[in-house]
Amino acid sequence: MTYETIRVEIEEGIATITLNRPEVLNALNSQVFNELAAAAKNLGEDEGVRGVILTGGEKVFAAGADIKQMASLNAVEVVKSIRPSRIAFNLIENLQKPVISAIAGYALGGGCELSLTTDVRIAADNAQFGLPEIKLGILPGGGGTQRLPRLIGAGKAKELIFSGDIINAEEALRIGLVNKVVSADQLMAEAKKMAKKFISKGAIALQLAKSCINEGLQVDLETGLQYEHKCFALLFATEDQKEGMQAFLEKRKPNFQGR
Ligand code: CO8
Repeated sequence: MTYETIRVEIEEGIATITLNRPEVLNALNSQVFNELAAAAKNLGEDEGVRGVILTGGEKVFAAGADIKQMASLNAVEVVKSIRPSRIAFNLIENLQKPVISAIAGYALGGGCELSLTTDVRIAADNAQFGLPEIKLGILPGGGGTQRLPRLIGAGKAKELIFSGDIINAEEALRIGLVNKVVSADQLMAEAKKMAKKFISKGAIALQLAKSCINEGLQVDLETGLQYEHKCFALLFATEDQKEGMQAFLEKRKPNFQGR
C-alpha cells in the first residue's frame, strides 16, 4: 500500500508510522486520517507486526487538525469531516498490539489527541503539548475532552482545555500526560527499546491486558473486574501461560510464541 501523507516502515516486528506533511507541521487533514486508518487496519492484520511506533519525525509530531481545511466548513460538513478522524483514532486505540507515540516538537490539538489514542507516550525534551482549540473558538473534537481527563484527571484536563496553554515535556511528564522524557536524539532509540521490551512478552497476554484496561475505563468497576477475571482465565488456555510458568519454575527465560 502506498501512502502520501504518512510513511510506514517495518523492522524486526516493529512498524513505525511517520506523519509526513512537514510543510504544514504535519497538520492532520482527511487524507492523513484515511491513510492512518488504512495503515492501522493493515498493521493490525499483519501477523509479522507485533508493535507499532507512531511519530512525526524529528521536528514536530503534529500541530493539530488542518485549520485551512476546517476554516470554511459548516456544521454538517464538520460532522462528515470528523468521521475519518474518529475511525482512524479508534482503529489505533484498539490495535491488538502495543502502540507507542514518539513525540518531538509540537503535539497540539488533534496532534495531542492522536497521541492520546496510543498506549504509551515518549516525549523528546523539546516536545510541547497543548489543546489550543479554545483559541480558535472551538473545542478539542478529536477525543480530547474524553481521553485527556481519563488520563490526567478532570482538573488538569480542564485547565489545559480552558486555557489553550502549551506545556513543555517536563510539565507533561509531571501531570502524567507522557510516560517518559528523553533527549531528542534518543527519542526513536528509546521508543524502539520500549517496543522491543513489550513484544518480547506473551503477545496474547499483552493483547488481553490492553483490552482489559481499555474496556475497563469505559465501564463500572464490577463489570471491569468481571471482564478481567474472564480474560485471566482465558490465558490458561494458551501455550504462553504454560511456557511462562514452566520457565519460572526451571529458572530460565520464557520463550513466548504468541499462542
Ligand atoms: N493547520 C494547517 N496549517 C498549519 C497548522 C494547522 N494546524 N499548523 C501550522 N500550519 C502551517 C502554517 O500555516 C504554516 O504554513 P505557511 O508556511 O504556508 O504559512 C506552516 O505550517 C508553519 O507554521 P508556522 O509558520 O505557524 O510555524 P511557527 O513555528 O511560527 O508556529 C505553531 C508553530 C505555534 C505550531 C503554529 O503553527 C500554530 O499555532 N499552529 C496551529 C496550532 C493549533 O491551533 N492547533 C489546533 C488546530 S484545531 C484541532 O486540532 C482540532 C482537532 C479536532 C480533531 C478532529 C478533526 C476533524
